[in-house]
Amino acid sequence: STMYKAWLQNHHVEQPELREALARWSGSIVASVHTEVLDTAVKELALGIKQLYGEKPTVSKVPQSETFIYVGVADQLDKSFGYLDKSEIPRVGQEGYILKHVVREQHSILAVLGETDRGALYGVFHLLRLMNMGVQLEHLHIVERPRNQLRMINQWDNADGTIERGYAGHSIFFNENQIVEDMTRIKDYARLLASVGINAIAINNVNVNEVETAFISEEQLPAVAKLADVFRSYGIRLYISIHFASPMELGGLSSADPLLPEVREWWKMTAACIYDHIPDFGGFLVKADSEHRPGPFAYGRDHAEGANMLAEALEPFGGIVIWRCFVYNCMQDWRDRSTDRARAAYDHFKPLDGSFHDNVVLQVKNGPMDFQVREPVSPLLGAMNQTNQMIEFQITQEYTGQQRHLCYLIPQWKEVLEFDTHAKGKGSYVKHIGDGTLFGMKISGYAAVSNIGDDENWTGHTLAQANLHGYGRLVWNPDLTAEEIAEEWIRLTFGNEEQVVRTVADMLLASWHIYEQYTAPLGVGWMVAPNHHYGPDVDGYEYSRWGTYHFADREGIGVDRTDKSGTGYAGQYFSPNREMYNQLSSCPDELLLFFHHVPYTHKLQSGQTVIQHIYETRFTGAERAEWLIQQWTSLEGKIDPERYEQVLERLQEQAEHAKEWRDVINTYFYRKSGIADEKGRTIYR
Ligand code: BDP
Repeated sequence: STMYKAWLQNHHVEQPELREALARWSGSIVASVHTEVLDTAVKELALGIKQLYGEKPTVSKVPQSETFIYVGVADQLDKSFGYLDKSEIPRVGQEGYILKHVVREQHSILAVLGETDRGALYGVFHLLRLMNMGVQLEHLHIVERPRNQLRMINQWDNADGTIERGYAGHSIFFNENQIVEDMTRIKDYARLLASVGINAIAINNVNVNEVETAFISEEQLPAVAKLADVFRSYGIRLYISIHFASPMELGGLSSADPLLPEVREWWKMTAACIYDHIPDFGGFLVKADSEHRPGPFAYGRDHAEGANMLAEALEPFGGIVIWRCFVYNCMQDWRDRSTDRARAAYDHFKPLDGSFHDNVVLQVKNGPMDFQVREPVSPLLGAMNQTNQMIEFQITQEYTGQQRHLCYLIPQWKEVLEFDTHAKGKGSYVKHIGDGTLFGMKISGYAAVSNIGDDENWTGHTLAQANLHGYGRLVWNPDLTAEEIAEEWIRLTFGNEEQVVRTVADMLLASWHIYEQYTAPLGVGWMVAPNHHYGPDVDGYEYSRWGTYHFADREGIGVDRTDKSGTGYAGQYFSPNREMYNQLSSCPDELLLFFHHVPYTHKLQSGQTVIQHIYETRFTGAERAEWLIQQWTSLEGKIDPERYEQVLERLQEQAEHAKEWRDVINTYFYRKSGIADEKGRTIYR
């Protein structure tokens, strides 16, 4: 179905001019070398061309016509035909490629060349995008390479088939505590991921239960290896989330102390066994000493000691340890400055800078709390100049509408990447931590929690497919704009009709802001129903131990995180960010309540009071949710009924729910503050 194909639609090309321009090349593909990944590339290209133009191209080892598409590794084209000499081939690295129209003697060749087969695969997907978007291929000359090393997806799938924070059905990987046998859907997922450059995947939830713990056992590894095979053919390496206490749970040892020789030995044996089954295994993803997960603390050891033990076991095989920094005390209560949850990651990890092995990389969530609609950038990013770091985003919309609301997240992530940490002076952007260049890191990159399940459209809300696509494209090249990425997704997904492209782009690009407008205001976050996190509940977490507060009383609201009178969290930033956040006058409005406790009558930089801002944005947000419906319905007849109806239904639900948010939030603050809306609108619930 159209829903299922997501952005790999390859809509049939109707326009005669476009057909003609491509007809020249589309009849024949030449591929002189075979590797598993190159074969995938050729298959994808042949399939794409068939869908676009209606005819399957021939595939051969040597040219059979004067025009053809050549897919391969650069060296080979040179050797086989002498068409390109080496000097013409820029070095594109392990994953880059060249797309080039070459005219030699009687031949006119469209060359897709990688230095490696993976590069060629990415090149093929790029070429197909150009064909889909009707780009002229004559004189084509594109040289591309990904900016970031690890471009990873984290599945939060459980072996029983449920998905932690999943909003699109069941797992496509697991069912009833087994790895699925039919890999068709997993292969289709691998295609989607590879088409936007994803090269790594952790297949199971970071909260590892008993069954998943055994994925690294001799008995389970053959089945896991089958998953690895599918992903390998698309250039994606497989990782596993592990249980820190596996030596006890699986190995029958009486301890998991990372300094005990028998524990270290157990991990070494286990690693060797994994690599017997999966020779290119990526490594371990670890959530330890966080939210009741076991970790090194139980033995009085620190995170570095825990991570390094695993790193040593994987090191001989080229594997890595991805150690998550989402560590805080979830059993605390607000007692003193030090219990501010926002401080936790930095407080735990910063002192360990320099003590991790070089095949360990710390995975840091983009913000200090937990994927809220608006958070400052985590101050840990850039704070460790001798430790590998990567950045974690959440594609699944846990706190951003759970794929029932439209919330295009690329603009949010763009802001994170463009944030200047000042870690090494002006110009120390987060994107240069991601690509490892700021401190010359050996391992770096991005991970994001997937938003897919076994729903026909993968993502619950069909428009949420754009977040998965956009994540891949953004971490391939962080300099792409949100507008460019959105437009590409729309063209690939819905075709090139300009009205559709413009309208859907407007909707996507406005949606994050709209969602922010009717939910928790000014960076304070939370205000959601506990546990499932859907829908408004202003005090839901206010009196719980999870460490998320807004401190609203009759006078004012916000968390004082300043150095002078608050938790000192602001002091974790480098200057001048520290001062910017510390001072009320320079703290950006959208983060005001994250850093300051202010009276409702406090005037924002916008000139509005806090209380009026709360009312105003709630009213506007709910109206803008209606506007989304109007935009979408203006496209009736231009989008296939199946997807049209599905999206419409979600947008209607969103608009209703936005009113609920508006009313719950407005009423709460009206009753707390006793201050009426300046414009006299009715506030009720
Ligand atoms: C939070 C989720 C929780 C995850 C946790 C994590 O609510 O389900 O286990 O993050 O990242 O966002 O480990």
